Amino acid sequence: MLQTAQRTAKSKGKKGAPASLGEAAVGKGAPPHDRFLEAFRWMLLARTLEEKLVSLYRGGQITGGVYIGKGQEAVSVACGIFLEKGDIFAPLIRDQAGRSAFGEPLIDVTRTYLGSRLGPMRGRDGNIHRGRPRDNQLAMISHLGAMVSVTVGALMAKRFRGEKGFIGLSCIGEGGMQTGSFHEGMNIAAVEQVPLVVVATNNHYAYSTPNDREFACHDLIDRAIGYGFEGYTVDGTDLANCLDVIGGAVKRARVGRPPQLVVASILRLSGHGEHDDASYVTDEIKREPFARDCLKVTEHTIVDLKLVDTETLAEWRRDAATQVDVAISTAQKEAAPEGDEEDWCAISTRDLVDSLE
Ligand SMILES: Cc1ncc(C[n+]2csc(CCOP(=O)(O)OP(=O)(O)O)c2C)c(N)n1
Ligand SMILES: [Mg+2]
Repeated sequence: MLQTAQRTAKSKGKKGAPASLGEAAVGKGAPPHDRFLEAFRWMLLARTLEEKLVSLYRGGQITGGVYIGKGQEAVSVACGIFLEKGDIFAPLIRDQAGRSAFGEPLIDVTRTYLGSRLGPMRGRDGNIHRGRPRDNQLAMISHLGAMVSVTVGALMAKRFRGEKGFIGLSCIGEGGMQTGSFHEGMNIAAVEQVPLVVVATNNHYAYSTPNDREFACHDLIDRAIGYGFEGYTVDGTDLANCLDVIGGAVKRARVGRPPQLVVASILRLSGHGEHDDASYVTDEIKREPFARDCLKVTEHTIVDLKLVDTETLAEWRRDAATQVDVAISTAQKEAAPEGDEEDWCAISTRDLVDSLE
């Protein structure tokens, strides 16, 4: 029997440092989750990259929109970090941290934003709709809600091929949750009992529309039981909580439990896109606990618990900045697409899509 929607307990405080960071990087304290520091570095990389993209956009060097995930990095990184090769990831516009943690090279991002013909979308696509379907990173469809059904379809295809042990994770905003497509996707996921995790981030606005004009239910997680999902809530400003709850949902989906819905609460700390000054965001909401900046909260935790020393933190910042600079300067030197010479394959380069032969 399917469970009712559940609310989570606070982060359990797992011990141990990520092996990949090495002894030298680790200070005296124990991280509140064993992937905490690794996750922080993906968050830092995403924030550094997006701040740079914003300044390029303001300098007129990026064509099209720039949409960033400021404030959403803790939720997003937890979406990407637990996925394994063979899993399906359907990120949305605020998921740079998750994309990077799942394996998207920075150069894919900068080539797409800067219109290089060597990018995965050959410089022809609007920045955030990039993907590598062959590597299971789905290219997002703009129509909100549609990616849930696309992910369900990808999971069913794997099932038909006899693959085992895979899961899919699809991201959505609270605005996207109100579309017909979302409901259809959730319904068929539960009917087919596919190994799916849906992570919904309630950042309290859909463009300029606040929560009270988006939905009338008491709590979005209460919908989980109606869909036939197991449901969990998470504080999206608390990285350890995000890792515990989303990591737990990934594990449950992998062992065959019903589809999982996680609803995270945060505040969008940017405009909808960089063309939007977000002047409609009230001062009152900016004082809410969910309005905290997850990156700053995580940095404070690192310092308070003495997880690494300040020199290491500074080195991580420099490393992120260097990686971003290299990816940008590389893409800036590359040629733009030539319309007459293009192979107008709809998705991207032909060697990135599944071959039907
Ligand atoms: C079906 C559909 N309607 C409208 C839009 C235009 N649109 C793009 S993003 C957006 C707001 C999305 O809000 P939310 O789902 O809360 O995500 P957030 O931007 O807050 O991360 C809208 C209305 C769209 N892409 N698809
Ligand atoms: Mg929203």
